[in-house]
Amino acid sequence: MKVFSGIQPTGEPHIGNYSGGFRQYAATQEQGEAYFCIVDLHAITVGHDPKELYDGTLDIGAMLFATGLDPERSTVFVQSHVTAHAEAAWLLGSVTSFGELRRMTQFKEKADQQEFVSAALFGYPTLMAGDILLYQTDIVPIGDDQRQHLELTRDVAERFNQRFGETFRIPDGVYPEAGARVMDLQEPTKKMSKSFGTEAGKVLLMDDADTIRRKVKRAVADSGREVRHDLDEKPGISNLIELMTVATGETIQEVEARFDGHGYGDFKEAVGEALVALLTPIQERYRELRSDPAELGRLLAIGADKAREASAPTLEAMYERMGFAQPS
Ligand code: AQP
Repeated sequence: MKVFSGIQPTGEPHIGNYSGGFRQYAATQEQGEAYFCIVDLHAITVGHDPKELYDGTLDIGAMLFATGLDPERSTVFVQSHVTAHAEAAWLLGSVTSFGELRRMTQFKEKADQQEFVSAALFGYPTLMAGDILLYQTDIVPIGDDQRQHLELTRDVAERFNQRFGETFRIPDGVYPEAGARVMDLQEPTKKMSKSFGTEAGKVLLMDDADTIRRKVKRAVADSGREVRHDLDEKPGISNLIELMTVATGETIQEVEARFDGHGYGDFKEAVGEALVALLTPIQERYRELRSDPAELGRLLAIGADKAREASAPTLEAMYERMGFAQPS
């Protein structure tokens, strides 16, 4: 079983990224040959600051190991260190239609936020398709916001296979049962996001304990008193219930049963404490890893070597089947 997922080294990671990303990576690495990529080429699809990109790459590297990736077991690497990704994106661009890319919700949402809409933002999904397909991936652990991009990846892979012969395995997305779409604490009908919403709406993985408690306490609740999961009637409380499942590993039903008869105040306090308990040891490991950039660089260089070797045969097959003359 081959596993692949990517995470952008931009902005400060939040509990949504943990739920749909980091925690799933640590769990799926047990299932087979796993590749986790810091997708720095994706980070330049919207205006970026070079120093922030540089620092963010090391920050995310440290966070991947701090949240449980084992460098012996998983291949953790930086996308731009493996040039096959940029090459595969260009080749796959020829089997991806303008109409498909134009329909991508994330493109429309992000384009609305930019004064300068780059061609790179438009082509983002072909880069992501290449990331995944280069490794003959079986499963892709992601959050719900990436569902549409994964569907496009499957369509592009099928089209390439039909046109040029069987080349890619068709990957499946893996989404968490609860917490696949963590919502903004202040606007619980919108996804928690690095680029949208206010600071108060997201729990950052590096927030200190008091900040976490305060943000959860001030999270928008719903009318009524019952701690019950109901996305239509109670989006705010449902979101907090899902955050509790992320922090403790309980099911939604177990959380509901535990807080049966309790008010929102008690419940919010408990969610805050559970998140503090989850994040405090992660933050300690993160600080330790981040204070040693040379060691981090060494681990990422080992990952890049392994990723280059693993992706090379697929890239070679793509060139060959598409008719590019190869040096003999
Ligand atoms: N709110 C979320 N709930 C669950 N999973 C989420 N992910 C992102 N937001 C949520 C998942 O996190 C992983 C890494 O995503 P990414 O590299 O696409 O992260 P990003 O785009 O930098 O972070 P955001 O917050 O999603 O930023 P915006 O909204 O600015 O693009 C992925 O598995 C993703 O599904």
